[in-house]
Parts: sequence; C-alpha cells; structure tokens
Amino acid sequence: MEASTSHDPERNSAFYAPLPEHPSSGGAPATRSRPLKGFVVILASVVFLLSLVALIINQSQEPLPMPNRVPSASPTSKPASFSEAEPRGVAEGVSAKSNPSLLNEASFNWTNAMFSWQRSAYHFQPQKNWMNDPDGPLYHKGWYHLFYQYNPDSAIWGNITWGHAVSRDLIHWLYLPLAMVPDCWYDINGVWTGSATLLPDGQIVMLYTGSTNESAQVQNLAYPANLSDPLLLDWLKYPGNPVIVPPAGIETDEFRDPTTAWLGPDGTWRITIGSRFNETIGISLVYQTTNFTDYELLDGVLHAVPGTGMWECVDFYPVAINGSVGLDTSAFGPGIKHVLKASLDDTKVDHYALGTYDPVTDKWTPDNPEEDVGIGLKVDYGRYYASKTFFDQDKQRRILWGWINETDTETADLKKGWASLQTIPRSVLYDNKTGTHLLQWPVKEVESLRLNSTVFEEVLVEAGSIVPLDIGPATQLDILAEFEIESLESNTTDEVSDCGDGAIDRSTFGPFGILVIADDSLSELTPVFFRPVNTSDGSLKTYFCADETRSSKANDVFKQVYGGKVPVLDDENYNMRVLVDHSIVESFAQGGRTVISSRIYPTEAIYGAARLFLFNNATGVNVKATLKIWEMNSAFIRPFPFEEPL
Ligand code: DQQ
Repeated sequence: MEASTSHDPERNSAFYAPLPEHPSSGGAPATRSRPLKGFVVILASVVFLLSLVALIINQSQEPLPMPNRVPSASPTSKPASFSEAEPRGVAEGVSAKSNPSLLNEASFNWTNAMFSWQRSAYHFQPQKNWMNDPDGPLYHKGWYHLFYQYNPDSAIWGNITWGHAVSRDLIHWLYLPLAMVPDCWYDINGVWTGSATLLPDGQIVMLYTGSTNESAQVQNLAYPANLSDPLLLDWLKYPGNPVIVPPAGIETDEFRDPTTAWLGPDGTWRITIGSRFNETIGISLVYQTTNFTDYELLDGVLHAVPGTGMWECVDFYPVAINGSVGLDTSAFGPGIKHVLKASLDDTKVDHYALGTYDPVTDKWTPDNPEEDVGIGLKVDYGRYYASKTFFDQDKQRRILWGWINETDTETADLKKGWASLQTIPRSVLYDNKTGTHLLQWPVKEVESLRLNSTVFEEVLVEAGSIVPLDIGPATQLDILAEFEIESLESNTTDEVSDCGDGAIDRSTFGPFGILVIADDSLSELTPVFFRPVNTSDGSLKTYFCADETRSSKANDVFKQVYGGKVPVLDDENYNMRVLVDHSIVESFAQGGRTVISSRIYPTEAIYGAARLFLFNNATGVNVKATLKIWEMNSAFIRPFPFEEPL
C-alpha cells in the first residue's frame, strides 16, 4: 500500500541568501521548503565527430548559482574532445556504434562502487555485455517478447546476435537464450535489426537485415519453430534466404532494417526499408509481397528528404485522430494519420513527422513540409536511437521502444561489463490538442513499481533559489511535477533562446524545474527544466531541457545540454514526469509531447548521497511547484526460471 505524506512548505522553511551575481528578488531570501566503407563512411563519421565536438565546445562552464552553498565554484568539467580514431562498426558497414574515446582527458579514478551504482534497477538491460537496437517486439500467448541487438562476448559493439527476453507486463523481464546468431553466409557478419509481423492466421514472420560474408546488407526471413510455444524459444531461418537483396542504384551497405508489414487495400503486404540516394537523400523504399518469400520493389519511394543522409530503422505506423487507443499497423482510412520515423545515421537522432499515407500510390506526405522527417521533430531530444514500435493487440495500444547508449568511455564499459539500456516502453498516441505532436507516456505497468510517495503542494520557488525536497532515497524515482509561474507579461525579448547553455543561463521566465541526482553540496546535479522565452515576433515559446554539464565531476564522460520546443497550451500548467533510475533519467513534458533521455555518471551524488531539489533560475518570475514523488522498486530482471512452473 502507498504511504502518502504532505509537506507544508511554510512550516518547514529555512532561508537562502540572495544570489551573489544576480540579485533577483531585491535581496529577499528565498524560501526553503521541505517537502559502411570507404570515404562515404569516413565522411559520415567525421561529420558525426565534428558535430559532437561542436556540441561539447558549446557547453558553458559557469557554475549553477548556488545560494548559501559552497562559497567556491563547484568543480566543473573541462570540455571533452573526441578521438579522431575511427569508431568501430565502420568496417562492418554501419557507422559508429560506440562512443569514440574521450581522449586528452585524464581518466577518472572510477571505483567499482561507482560502476555498480550506474546499473539501472527497472530499465531493461541484458545481464552483461553490449546491447543496441530493440528488434521485433511482439505479444504472443500472454508474453511480451523483446529481441535486441546483442554482443554475447563483450561490452562493445560487434558479433551482433539477437538477444531475447520475455515479460508478462513489459517491466519484469526474464532473459531467454539467444534467438538468432550469425551462422549463415547471409548474416555471418551480423544478425541486424528487424521487425515482426503477426499474420491473421496466427503465424509470426520476422524480417531482419543480415550482413553477409561480403558485408552486403540483405533482408532475411525467420519464423518460430513452434508457434504453440509461448516463449518462442526456437527460430528457423528460411532456407531460401536472402529474400531481398539491394536493388540497382543503392549501395550494398546502405540498405537495412525492414519494418513490420502492413496489409494494403489490395490484399497484399508491404514493408519499407531505409536507405540513401545520391549521397545525401534519405529514402524509404517500399516492397510488396503476398507470401513473405517473394518481393517486388514498388516504383518511387514511400518518402525522401534531401540532406538527411542514410535512414536506419525506419518505422511507419498509423495513429488515430481523436483516438485513445493504438492502431494495428495495417489500419488506414479517415480519421487516421501515419507516422514516419527515421533514425538518421549521420547524426544518431530519431526524427518523426505526422502525415498522410496514400495506400494506392504508396506515398506518404508530411502535414507540414517544414517539419518533415529529419528536419523537424525528434522522437526524443536526448541520448536515444533506433526506436521501434509494435501494436499490442492484447491491450490495443502502440508501444515504443528506444535504445539508450552510454556516454562514458568504452574502457569504462569494459570495466563495468555492460553497455546500453532500453527506455521504459512508452505508449504512443496522436496529440489531439496540438494536432502536431505525438504523446509518449511510460506504460501504465511501470506504476506497479511505485512504493511510498511524498506530496509537495504549491512550494514557492523564488527567482534565483534552490529548494531541497526531503524524500529520502533519490536514485529510483517516478516524479510528477507541475509548475505555475507568477506572470508571463513582459515586453522584454529574451536573449536566451532554446535551452541556452543550460541551467546557468538565466532569462526572464526561466529556467525552472528540478535538480535530480544532486549531492547535498550541489557539486553534482542534473537540471531538468522549462524555459519559456519571449521571442522577437511577440510569441512565447517554451523549451524543455536537460542539462548534463554538471552531472559528474569526471571529465571522461560526454555531457550535453539537451532539449527542444514544447507546446504549452493556454489552459495548461507546465508539467513534467521524470523517471530517475540511477544513470538514466527519462523526462516527459506536457504529457509526453517532448521527451528527453539522459545518461549521467555522478561520482559523489550516488547511493545515499543522491538528493532531489527544486530550482528557479529565472530573473523575473517566482514559480509554485506541486509534486508527487514515488520511490521506485527494482524490476528484478533475471534469467527465465525454466525449473519453475510457468
Ligand atoms: N543497428 C543495426 C543496424 C541498424 C543499426 C546493427 C542502428 O541494422 O541500422 O547493429 O543502430
């Protein structure tokens, strides 16, 4: 049962001195309340490296103002620079799959205790070793199945097989033996990403990319050996593989990741596969099939966007306008929009756009060409890639999975013995209120992990202040927070736009939000915040951001300010939900319109030293925060207990 406590901020108040550099409340104290190959590949990786370097250089090194806290500036990280060394994966025909090493940075003196703390308690990750993309998620005979790109031998990318796990509720996972390993000429260099299709007669079809003995990318068919096995332990590869080879005009190492199939009005199936054309145009090809062994490439493409480069892990699915449930992948007709998502190989960012699919011409058109795939909305504004949805026919919902990579060094990953997580599965709906966004929300089942909760009501957070929230252990949390700001009327135009240089960058209306995984002296902290901005055209825009720049004292960790715009409608307060699970922080703004996943590697704000705070670094407004915070249980992810009855 849930124990709920309400804290009166006034009763528990203490005082903070005004900010030394920016006295914002007339010196009045703030109130404390309790509670590929060749040059193409090299070019792509250089672009990737340069953009990362640029992002790092952009990080500000000023400390977050810390009223009444340590007098000297907290230790800040020097900008880290990435190695020029070619990342692994390139030779195998996919671009960088690992973090380049953080050279020129003294390696931090990581301890085993620090490494152990980083392992998450309720996010899916294998028992050990490397994981990347989610593959072929599906629901079968009472079990959710997750397959994933997995290296059984090491904590770095390579020797890619399909790991396999099952769960009754998408949260409590049980590891199963490997589903598919690279053992045929057509996948000997890797059983790469693929998708499942459930056929009306109950059959399950799995299409995946194989990297061949010559590192060409081909599409292969596999199916369960025994459909009556709820665990789908054995998988058979079709003897006629590959079923699709790269078509003329497409590079043989730029043709991968088949989607779930959908049934067209003509009664034949279609799949789409990402690729690149003419150097820079990201494209999605469409194939038609009746039997999943023979395929015909349709004329033209589902969609193409110049300048977006190679599209990996394309996802294509319908969403209901004014609907509250998910749709089967084959649904089409009035009242339905289609989402097209591509994972951009050049930038390692997942982008999506809403649009209309014509099932006769097999073309998709974005609602807003200015927000087309790859140049508009991101699925997640943080560290997130290679996402994939599936339709949960049991609960009539569409579930989204996404891969969260590490942002530390490979050396650290090898010492830890593991690398990467999957997000908490998220349900995906069309945002009826804006008509421009999707809403992503952690699946209901994650709430079964909620333990005791603490409520804080209308805590005043004055401009330039930080308020501790006394909640006990703060490393496994589910936080719901709502913020009201005093007044938004101002004729000033803010100089700071978007997420600025992070939480230290002050503007009239923001930033304000929470500091997660912070130690008591605020030497390490990760702000998750809103920044409303008055723009020169007179409109008010809000950005939702996560600032990792002070998340760790270690320099050999990649730290970034992440974020993007979030629509806040007239009848809405600013609201966020934040799932904290050790080294991963997943943050959802405005019901999931904008989402940010962060990875953090603190050295001091760990175990009992991790705390939670409210902060308001705006210069012109006070905010009132109302929060409900649950401590979260572990999901106790473990090997499948074959010896016990099901
Ligand atoms: N990961 C797989 C590829 C895919 C890439 C290889 C995306 O199939 O394009 O591990 O991360």
